[in-house]
Amino acid sequence: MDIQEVSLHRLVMKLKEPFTTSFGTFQEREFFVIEIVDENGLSGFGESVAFASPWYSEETVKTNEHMMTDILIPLLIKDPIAHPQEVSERFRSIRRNNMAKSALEGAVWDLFAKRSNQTLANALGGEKKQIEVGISIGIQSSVKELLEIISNHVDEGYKRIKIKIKPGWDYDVLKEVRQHFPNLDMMADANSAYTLKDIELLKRLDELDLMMIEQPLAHDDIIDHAKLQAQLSTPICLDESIHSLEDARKAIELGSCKIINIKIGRVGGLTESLKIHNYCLEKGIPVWCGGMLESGIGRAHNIALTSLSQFVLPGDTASSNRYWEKDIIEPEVTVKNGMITIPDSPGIGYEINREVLELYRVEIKTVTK
Ligand code: OSB
Ligand code: MG
Repeated sequence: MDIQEVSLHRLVMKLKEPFTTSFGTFQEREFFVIEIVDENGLSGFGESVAFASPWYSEETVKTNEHMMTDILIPLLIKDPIAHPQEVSERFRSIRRNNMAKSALEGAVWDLFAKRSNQTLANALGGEKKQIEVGISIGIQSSVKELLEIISNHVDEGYKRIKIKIKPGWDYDVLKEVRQHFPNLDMMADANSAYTLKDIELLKRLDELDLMMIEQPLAHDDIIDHAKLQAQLSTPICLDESIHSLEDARKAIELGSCKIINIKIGRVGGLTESLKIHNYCLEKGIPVWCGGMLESGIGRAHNIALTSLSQFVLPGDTASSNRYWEKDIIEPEVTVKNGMITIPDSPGIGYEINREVLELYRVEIKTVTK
């Protein structure tokens, strides 16, 4: 693969509904679609998942742009690439900036799969034909609204419901949800909103039969999470704290979590995601695929990754129409009875809808070899 051209399409897509987490509210999604073109004129697509503000992690749309254009793209196009696994090797000397690395690596994986006429899922070694999905529900202004939203998504067939929590919107809210839905597969995501000072409250969550509690403590912590896990029967799932296979190994060794949320962007790409997946398979740690309010391109990468066997828990990759009036892929991602069928055309398996992409595009930058 000799990459001739890399384009960064900067898009702004308005969310159908604002999405509120413990750290802030998203009204829209600004991100890059990465398009790489090889010597035969074939394109591969990736998506950068950093947000406009550094709330979830330190990366932003602008730091991604700088890292990609000034540092990573020159390394990527310098020499031909035989296999996408070489990309993370090539980026190894650059510290962190995982979402910028992952956006480019994702485009290379798509292109590689297309060139070898296989689905991205196959190229990754995935065997599932269908995947189970759940849905993540933001903080609402009343419990009544939350219950209505949950009820609609349960009717749509989603396999588990994730409820965002923060201090003041936690135990009482979850308890009401549990009373209304006694058999619901439900979990909570705190996005780092608590500390060990809240341990009494966190221990009470054990009453509610949650599948797990996601990232209750600091975004950069694995020590306090281990102390907390020792006192909770509810499994802790780590999201923000895990950036690599090494992070996963240390968290598992310490007992900081019993489940891992793999986000391709957060860990620096599909190659590192595979390594974490394989390690968790060996250790018997369940994994699932998290979401970053992606457009269809990022969603397609998540779907392909979830085809691997240790993704034993439903992920956050909900249908396109849960987020967007119109997605940038054809067909859009649809969920039936809580399942997504893995597409069978080569690469990410969805076509890019150029017309819609251009509608959302606010800027394009192209680097040529
Ligand atoms: O913590 O998983 C998270 C959205 C934005 C930032 C962080 C998170 C989330 C979600 C929604 O939970 C995931 C999605 O629906 O794409
Ligand atoms: Mg999370």
